[in-house]
Amino acid sequence: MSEIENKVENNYGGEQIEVLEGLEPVRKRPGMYIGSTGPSGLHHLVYEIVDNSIDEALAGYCDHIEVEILPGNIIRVTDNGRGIPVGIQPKLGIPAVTVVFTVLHAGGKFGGENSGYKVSGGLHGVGASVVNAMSEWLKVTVSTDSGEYTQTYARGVITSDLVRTGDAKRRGTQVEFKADDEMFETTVYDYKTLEKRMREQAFLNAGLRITLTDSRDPENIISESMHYEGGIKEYVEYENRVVRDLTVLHPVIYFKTEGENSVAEIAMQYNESYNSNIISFANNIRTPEGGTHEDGFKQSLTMVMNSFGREKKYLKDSDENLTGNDVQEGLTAVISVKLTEAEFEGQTKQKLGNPEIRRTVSAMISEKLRSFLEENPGVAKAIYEKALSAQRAREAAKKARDMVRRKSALESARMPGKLADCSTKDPEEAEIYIVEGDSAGGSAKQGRDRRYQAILPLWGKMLNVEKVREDKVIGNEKMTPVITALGCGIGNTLDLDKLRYHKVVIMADADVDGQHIRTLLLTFFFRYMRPLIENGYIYIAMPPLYKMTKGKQTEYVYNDAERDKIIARWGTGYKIRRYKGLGEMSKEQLWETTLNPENRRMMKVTMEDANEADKAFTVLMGDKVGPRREFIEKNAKYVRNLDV
Ligand code: TSJ
Repeated sequence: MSEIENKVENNYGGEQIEVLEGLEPVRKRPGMYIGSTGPSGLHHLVYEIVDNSIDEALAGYCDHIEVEILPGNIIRVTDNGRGIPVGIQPKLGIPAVTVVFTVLHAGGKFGGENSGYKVSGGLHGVGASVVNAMSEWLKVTVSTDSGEYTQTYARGVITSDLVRTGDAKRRGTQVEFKADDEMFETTVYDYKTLEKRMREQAFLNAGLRITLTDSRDPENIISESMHYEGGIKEYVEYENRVVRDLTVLHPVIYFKTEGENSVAEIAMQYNESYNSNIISFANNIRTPEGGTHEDGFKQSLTMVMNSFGREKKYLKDSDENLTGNDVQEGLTAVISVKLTEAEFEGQTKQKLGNPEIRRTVSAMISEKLRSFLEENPGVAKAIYEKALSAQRAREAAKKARDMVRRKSALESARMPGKLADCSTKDPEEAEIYIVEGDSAGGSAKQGRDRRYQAILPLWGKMLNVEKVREDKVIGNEKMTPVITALGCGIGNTLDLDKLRYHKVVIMADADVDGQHIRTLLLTFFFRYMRPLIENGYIYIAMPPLYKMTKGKQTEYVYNDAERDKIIARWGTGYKIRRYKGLGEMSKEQLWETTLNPENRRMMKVTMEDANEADKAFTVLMGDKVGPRREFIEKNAKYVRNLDV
């Protein structure tokens, strides 16, 4: 960092090119700074800018943020805060706002030091220079009592000095930018993706209003204002009732505690479903892999439920203790902690590591949940009924599992009849494709490289995992072959050392039916074989939509935008073929497009994807048809929206 700053310091004064050099690393290695150059990286640009306005709101100076997607996929973010300071920064001798946009701050969110986010009074402007570097152009307007000021940039280079353009009509900061299509695979924003993030931030910052507007189509302008005085309490309510349309068992329970260097908040509510939905955040950043805050919560929840339950005789002397799973069944909870030095761990930095916060959250739950249950016996009764029924189901499931195990021991783990296994026995090089449909399964069996690729076609009626518990799932004809073929068992007794393939590839068409099957399988893995996802063994095959040929050139194309790019490049005289489904491809085509490691595209499934699928599934399989149809339409794209 100091090297870059020195460069700016030593060379500024007409030689803007040196400032550009300061941002060059971003354009050279964008992945380091925004994660990827796919759709997820593109949307990150917006988050980086909006985060700065949220910091201003956290500092107490701003209560409204407007985010607009303008025609041409231009983004405009406006807040009513104090305005980025325009005074000359003594160290560099240039306006502070110029520093914000042209000096690369150390690290960046993806890797390196300082990747955490500091609560209030922290690192303002982090990320703004990265967005600037990745934008074809960017314009900032600052409005303060001293007037309105504007500066423009192109790909990180200053194109006009900061000038006073007049008196200010309002107070605040506005940033407009156009993502550079030389840098991104696509520069088209997805409204739903931005909506999800903005809503989440509105929930996490109670009282803040975020308005999101999409005016790309002048005939159809969409605008939503998100403002929740109830904060994460309303978040839990929204997850249960709006997203998943579930019946809840009691009003939302909410606790908050403020420590010396931290704040912890939790909102929780049980519903009638069998799933647990715990969403956690540290400094407003999602922690999909949990961490100390989540562990502290789970640990104390189980302890309180057992000790209070024994005391009040909800649990009889002869009853076993409730497990974590028992007390988390049907639970929706949002945990939000804020701490001065958040440490993110794990491969993808999605897990909170700070040890002290475990005790903070755990102590809060031990004290406050106990007295809540004491004071609300009606709610306590409903929660214990739920947990006790989960306990009974778990005991039944264990019996069923033991039975399956005994049976498979007798049959010496016979593989399913439909499995076309590979010859290698080394899990590290072995792959299994789980294929929906017999015709695609047939071509895949013929087209594969049988040395290391196994094919398992699925057949039979899809089961509804939402309405049945583990005891029923295990015996299901559709899932049994998957469990048997993978060889590692399921649930608590899963043994990764026994997993027979280190690439488990879900292969289904790009249409709504395929989407349905992907959702089902992901949900199944999420609920019963979670370590497979956590260890990165689950993949989704991405079959192409089109094959394009011109003369001797052939291109497999995965979406309409790519197709249009190639048409623009090739002009006329090309041939295009649309694949309706995997079943339509010959064995050679299937090998070339979807099986051959040289050409194929696969998406590695993350915990976040699987969690999404799990939620989609709840709605997909629920009783109510209305929201289900809407949800399918809303989410039909989510797998395709992810980066490959
Ligand atoms: F960083 C950025 F450029 F991306 C950006 C910053 C984008 C947007 C849309 C807003 C902001 C921003 C920054 N909004 N509000 C602020 N506030 C400050 O930078 C600020 C203002 C005053 C003082 C002060 O101490 O007086 C301190 C700061 C950090």
